[in-house]
Amino acid sequence: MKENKRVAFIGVPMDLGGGRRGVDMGPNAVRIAGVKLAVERLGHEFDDWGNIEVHAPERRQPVDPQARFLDEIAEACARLAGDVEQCLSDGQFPLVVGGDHSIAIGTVAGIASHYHQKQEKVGLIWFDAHGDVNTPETTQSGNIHGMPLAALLGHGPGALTRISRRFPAVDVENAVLIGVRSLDPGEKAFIREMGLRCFTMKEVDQFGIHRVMKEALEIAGRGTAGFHLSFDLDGTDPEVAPGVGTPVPGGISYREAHTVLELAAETGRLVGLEMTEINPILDERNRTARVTVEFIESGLGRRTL
Ligand SMILES: [Mn+2]
Repeated sequence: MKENKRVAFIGVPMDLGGGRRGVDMGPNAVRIAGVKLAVERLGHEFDDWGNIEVHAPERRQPVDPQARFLDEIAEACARLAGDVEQCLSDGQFPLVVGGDHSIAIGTVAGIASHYHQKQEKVGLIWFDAHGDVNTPETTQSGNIHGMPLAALLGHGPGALTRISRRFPAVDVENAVLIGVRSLDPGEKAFIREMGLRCFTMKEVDQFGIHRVMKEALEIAGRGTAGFHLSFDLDGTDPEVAPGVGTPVPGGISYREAHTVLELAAETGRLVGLEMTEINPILDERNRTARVTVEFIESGLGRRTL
């Protein structure tokens, strides 16, 4: 049985959360790679909401070296949260494309607010090479794209943790990391102390992606209205997606990544999908945006048979 969605494409040209320029072109690269046609071919409606307004780093100065561009990122994320909430109350499915991974603070805040109003909560699957659980206290770079998961679990500056009407936006027992192979010392401590389930590449190799996803879906699904999948393209191997800001070798394969998205889609409980860190400047002829469109298709229910 196939469920037809009204997909709302929200572009977030966010380039303030990372250290290297270029990810602000991600949303348009994905449009150019044919996302509209691909989504429509699956029988869904495609509604392009355009891009969220984000300040360009050239015209701003970071105030706090431990949380660079905090005010600007918080402002854009609040705007994004509002749009995501609006699209959910209109009965649409948010497909958010970035932009650096700090945008997830806005996306998940919007989803959490929407369900909180109905006295429900949501789960979160975080696909990433990194942990993204730094705070201004533990960060080595001051880049906020290394902090969004911590913020959504209630840790970090109030400007980021309080965008959602629910605090924390997501409970740690409903959050899970997949694909991790690079953690800062502070992040290792955070994951241990919080009891956050983290499937590193070692576990993906050991158990296989199918079993990892089965457990991840259980965690994200337990007692929730559904779950959001926040997909950082750097979670896949750089051979699959070379155009990302912070590539780390030894990642999830092309086929494994499709399995993650296919299994998420099969549950019928995916409430939002987000693709981040697509960097056309570092890419090879828009290859990373094209593979992003393929992953989106799997996440929206594409099947071989
Ligand atoms: Mn990330």
